[in-house]
This record gives sequence, C-alpha cells and structure tokens, in this order.
Amino acid sequence: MLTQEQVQFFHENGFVKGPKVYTDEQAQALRKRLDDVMEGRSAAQPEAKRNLLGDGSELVVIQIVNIWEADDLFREHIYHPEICRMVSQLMGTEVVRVWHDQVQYKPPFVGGPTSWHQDHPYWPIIQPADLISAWLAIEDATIENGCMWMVPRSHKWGPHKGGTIGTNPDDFSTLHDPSLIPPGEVVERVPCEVKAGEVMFHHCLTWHGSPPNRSERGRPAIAVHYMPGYTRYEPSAGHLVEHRVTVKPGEVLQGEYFPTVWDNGPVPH
Ligand SMILES: O=C(O)CCC(=O)C(=O)O
Repeated sequence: MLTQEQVQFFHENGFVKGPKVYTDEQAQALRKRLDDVMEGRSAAQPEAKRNLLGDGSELVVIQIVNIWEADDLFREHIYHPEICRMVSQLMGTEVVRVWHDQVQYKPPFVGGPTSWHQDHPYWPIIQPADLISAWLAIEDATIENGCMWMVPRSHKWGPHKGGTIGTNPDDFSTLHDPSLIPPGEVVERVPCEVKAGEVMFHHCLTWHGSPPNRSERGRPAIAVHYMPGYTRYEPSAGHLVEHRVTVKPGEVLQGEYFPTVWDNGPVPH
C-alpha cells in the first residue's frame, strides 16, 4: 500500500516513487530472463523487439513490447499483487487491466535518449486518458545510466501536440510550446533515480523522458501500462497491439491480450 502522502503526491505531481517490490535476487532473475528474450532464447516471442532509434543508429534503446507474452516470469510480473494494489489505489478503481508492457533497455556507452513525451497521445485507440504506468528498475537506474526524468504537475496541462515534447540534444531539456503551459506554472525537470527492484508510477499525461546512457552499466527497466477497468476501445488512429483487440469501438477494452490483473483483489491466473 502507498501512504496517503504518496497518493496525494501522485495526484499533485503526476508521478510518485513506490517501494522495493523485488529482492535483489528476484531483480537479477528478471534481468536474466530479459537477456534471454533479447538474445532470442525465450520459447515464445514478444509483440515487438526493436531499436527505438532505428536500425543502423549508433545509439540504441531496445524496446520490447509485451514481454509478458514471451516469458512466464514477466507474465507473473504484470500480476504482481503489491504493484496492482498500489495502481488500483492511485486510480481509485476496483478493476485494473493491462494495456501493454514495455521494456526499454539502454546498453552501456551507446544507450540513447528517450525524448520527452506523454504516453497517452501515443495510444490513439483508448480513452479516457486515465492510465497509470508502473516503471520497475531491473538494475539501479541513476542519472549516469539514464534514469527517468519527470516534469511535475504536467499531467494537468493537457495533451501536448501529439505527445512528443522534444529534447534538446545538448542538455536533454524540454523543447515545449510555452503557450500550452498554464499561467503561473513552471517547467521543472526532476531526475528519478530508482534502485533495482523498486517501482515508480507515472500518469499517462505526465511529461517524461530519459537521457542517453554513457556509463559502463546497462539500464534495464520495464513499464507496465495499466488501465482502469472502464477504459474503452476508441480508435482514432492505429496502434501496434490493435490487432489483438476483439471488442467493438466504444466497448470496454478487455480480452485475453488485455488481462484483468486486479478485481477488488489479486486475480487468479
Ligand atoms: O524507460 C524509459 O526510459 C522510458 C519509459 C517510458 O517512456 C514509459 O514508461 O512511458
């Protein structure tokens, strides 16, 4: 459970650091499974595995979508009872489902940046914009190896031009449109260092990004994008996992590939 202070911090700022939910040994086991999936040793395949920055780019951010379909430890992870309880607490809903998961791995020295963005504009087939992501550091995420950075309160500023806010390559600062910032507000950038096995939560409209990894340590992490039980399939453009949708436009998004992970308590699976 999160404390009342943590819940309030989340609602005010659009993100909050949670507790350590895995021991170091458990985090290492996830790391090993991640290597297996990245190197093609898993029995099944994830939905996608690619360099987010494009094939042939010198900088690399390996993105894996729906690793839960490829590996049973990651499948167990999406149902993690403590994480799901905290998500339901932050959402204020009894039912929580998985929209999809997403690993971002920044390798040592050549790990690239993840530009400042909001999540929901990248998800043009689901409404409303009430999703919350649980971001787990599989190894320590620090400023040096490219931890996440957040802009406090930005989840209250509305969608920003399709989601991408833009990154100044010199200093990883936000290149935003000032006309979208409410009067009296300031754009602050806060680094969020997270230890291996700890979880952090962010709202799907919070501006966030992560700088390059120039260190000698990799930066493996997984975000599970959780949706409140009332989230609907409302297509206005395409999405990578849309071929998994079996409901009609306007209906609640659910089904085998969008598992219910919390229903007033842990869901048997
Ligand atoms: O892992 C990262 O650095 C970025 C992840 C992200 O953008 C997200 O979880 O929404």
